[in-house]
Amino acid sequence: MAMCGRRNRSKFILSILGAFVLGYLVFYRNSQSDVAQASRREAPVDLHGNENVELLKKPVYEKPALDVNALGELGRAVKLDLTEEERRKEEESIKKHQINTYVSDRISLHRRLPERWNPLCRDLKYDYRSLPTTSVVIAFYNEAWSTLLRTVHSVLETSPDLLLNEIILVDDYSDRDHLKEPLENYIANLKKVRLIRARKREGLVRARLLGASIATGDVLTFLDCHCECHEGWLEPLLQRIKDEPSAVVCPVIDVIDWNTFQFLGNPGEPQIGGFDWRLVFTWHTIPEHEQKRRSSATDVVRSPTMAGGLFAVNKKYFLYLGTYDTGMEVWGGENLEFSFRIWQCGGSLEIHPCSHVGHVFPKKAPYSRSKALANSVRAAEVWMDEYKEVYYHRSPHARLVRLLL
Ligand code: UD2
Ligand code: MN
Repeated sequence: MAMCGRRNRSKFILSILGAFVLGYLVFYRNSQSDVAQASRREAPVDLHGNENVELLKKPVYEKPALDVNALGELGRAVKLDLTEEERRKEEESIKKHQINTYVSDRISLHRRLPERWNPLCRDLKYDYRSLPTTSVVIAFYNEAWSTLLRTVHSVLETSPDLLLNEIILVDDYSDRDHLKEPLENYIANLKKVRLIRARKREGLVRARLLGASIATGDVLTFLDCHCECHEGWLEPLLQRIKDEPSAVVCPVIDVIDWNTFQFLGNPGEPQIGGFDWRLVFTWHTIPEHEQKRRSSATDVVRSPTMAGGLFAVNKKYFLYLGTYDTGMEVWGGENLEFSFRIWQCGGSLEIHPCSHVGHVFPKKAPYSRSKALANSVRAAEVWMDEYKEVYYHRSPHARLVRLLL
């Protein structure tokens, strides 16, 4: 059993307590040495020897010069005037990916997003030299070329070089040609991008863990493969984890329209995650008690659950938690399982209002998600004690699936 991993009620209660103590000792000792290591990084200084924040913030790559008239630039919706033949191709692209990749392919891989964070976020100051480093892990399965590579460029162009160790792309046994040699050749020209491939379809949980296993950063930052990062998205996540190593921190997930690629982010208060008794993830407004706890609009918001795709976690804390349930297949359930795990293992799950990342929600599921129910059953069995009965009551099918596990 890995630290705060799968529980088995009272039988293991003592060993869990022991694991907690040991885990915390190892974890806290290591997190201290992380900070010390990070602070040894040299600070870029200007000609007068003063710390130069602009240099510290410098991304891995600068975005090319802005062309305001380019399609979809600054997150604008794309509406094309198409011939019948072109319209047919567009429809085909939607059928294939459940995302309008005909439109996506026409938008720059380097486009900028409009400024959509709370203006107070701009005033937050970071001590770049002491922030932990991160590895961004992106698992993908049969993703379209432009959505995947816009994600990669977006990370490279919005993350400080000083803080980003690498992007790890994990191919979860895709079978599309563009993800073979063409992808390898393309990323060979990019700094800090690594690609590994699963030898069989692992599903998003084990694919992410493959990536995590080779990550060199202090913090693991997971993203889906069709994202675009807003300016300044990374620093708040890393700062919060530096301040509270057992916090798992999510950015605000802004919607990118699957059809027009309009970026629909807004600077208002984020929503938090919940779930219904069928163990379906739900969004909620921030409750009053949580609003009262916060002293500023730039403070993190605690959230019972996460949507699942986008979050940062201290690598050592992730290991202490026992990572994910590796028995989960393909898609679904792992987000609630991991959320329950965090809270029940003494951590906290939070959303940082100053970290915004856009995500393309597809028109409908682009691949079979038939394992989602079995994954939810695993989450209920491990973490919900007697409340699992409420779940089985609301989801009678799940009881049958339970028998097959
Ligand atoms: C949401 C999450 C997603 C995951 C899922 C529940 C967000 C924005 N997205 O669904 O991350 O937590 O809920 O499971 O919160 N993938 C693989 N192998 C697979 C299946 C998927 O590598 O067998 C990749 C996929 O290419 C993508 C990521 O895993 O990069 C998440 O999959 P998705 O985008 O289809 O899930 P989504 O956003 O509908
Ligand atoms: Mn997704």
